[in-house]
Amino acid sequence: MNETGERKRRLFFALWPDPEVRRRLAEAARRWTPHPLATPNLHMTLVFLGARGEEELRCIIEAVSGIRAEPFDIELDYLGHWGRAGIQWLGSSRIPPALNALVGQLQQRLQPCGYEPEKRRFVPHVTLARKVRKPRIKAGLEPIRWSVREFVLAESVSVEGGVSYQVLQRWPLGEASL
Ligand code: 2AM
Repeated sequence: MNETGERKRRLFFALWPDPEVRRRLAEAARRWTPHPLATPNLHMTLVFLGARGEEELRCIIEAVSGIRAEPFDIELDYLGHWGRAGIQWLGSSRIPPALNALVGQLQQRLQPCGYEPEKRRFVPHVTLARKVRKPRIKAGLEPIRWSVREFVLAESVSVEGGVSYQVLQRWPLGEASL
């Protein structure tokens, strides 16, 4: 809630794995990390929006509904780790240009809704686990092939013992997403 009593939702745009890709991500998470994230929570964040009210949510949905972006395939074949937060992640040694183009469009179109693009470069990744203190970095893993045909707006909801992510809306790639 904010000072006017409005409920704010913690929002982000993401790629949402289909069941087979999710199964393989969960397998990788179990293989490479001691305490993997819950399987239903595995995803790739495109843009993190943070806490937003209903008015902003309307703006966000309208802003991205005009996006025209190409479908693409991505191969996840790289295990990375980021320091302080101990994030163990899965990424790709070859980032599809269409993925960068999608993120660029999102960042641009969301600015009138109060979104400020992050200064740091976008590194596409699926977080497998957090607070991992023994980093593992490996290139050339057997790739997990992911055919990306849509992007989603998701909400992070606090639940007992952690968070749960709920998909609010989906937009197809490669056709008019109105
Ligand atoms: P992650 O993909 O690196 O784990 C929902 O919380 C999603 O938004 C998570 O996937 C998380 O990143 C991302 N996220 C959470 N807080 C963030 C922040 N302050 N900046 C950027 N991304 C964030």
